[in-house]
Amino acid sequence: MERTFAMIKPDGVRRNLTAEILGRLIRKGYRVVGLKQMVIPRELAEQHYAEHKERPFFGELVDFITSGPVVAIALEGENVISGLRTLMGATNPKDAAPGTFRGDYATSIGENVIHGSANEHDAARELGLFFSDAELLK
Ligand code: DAT
Repeated sequence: MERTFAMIKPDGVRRNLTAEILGRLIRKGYRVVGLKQMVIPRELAEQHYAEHKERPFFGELVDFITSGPVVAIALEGENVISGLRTLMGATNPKDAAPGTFRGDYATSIGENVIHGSANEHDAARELGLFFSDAELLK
């Protein structure tokens, strides 16, 4: 059993995709073990995306992710880390398969509806950034 960090980005919340995305994740069989809607403080956004600090789009990325409420989700299930990435689709919506969240809903490479941890190391790091132990189901 694995845990991962998913986040409905501000464009997803703004476009009323929260119920659709949560519904699909739950129907897939994943268990929501932590859930909160929040506006991400700038410092947390910079920590979350620290690996992109030197990239030219970093400022834009932090501006976007702090531009409105997000839904932070701790998700549990068998192979959920790669399973969530499959459901998300490719980063660039031009490459994202139909039926994936990004293939169906993303409007640009920056505004791509959903985040999901890339691997086990990032999942643990990101769950720790967004949730305290007390906020997660056992
Ligand atoms: P993913 O979100 O698929 O894990 P990533 O970790 O490479 O992709 O990048 C994180 C986010 O940064 C991505 O969801 C959108 C933004 N991003 C990535 N590449 C970009 C680019 N070339 N221009 C603008 N934003 C970009």
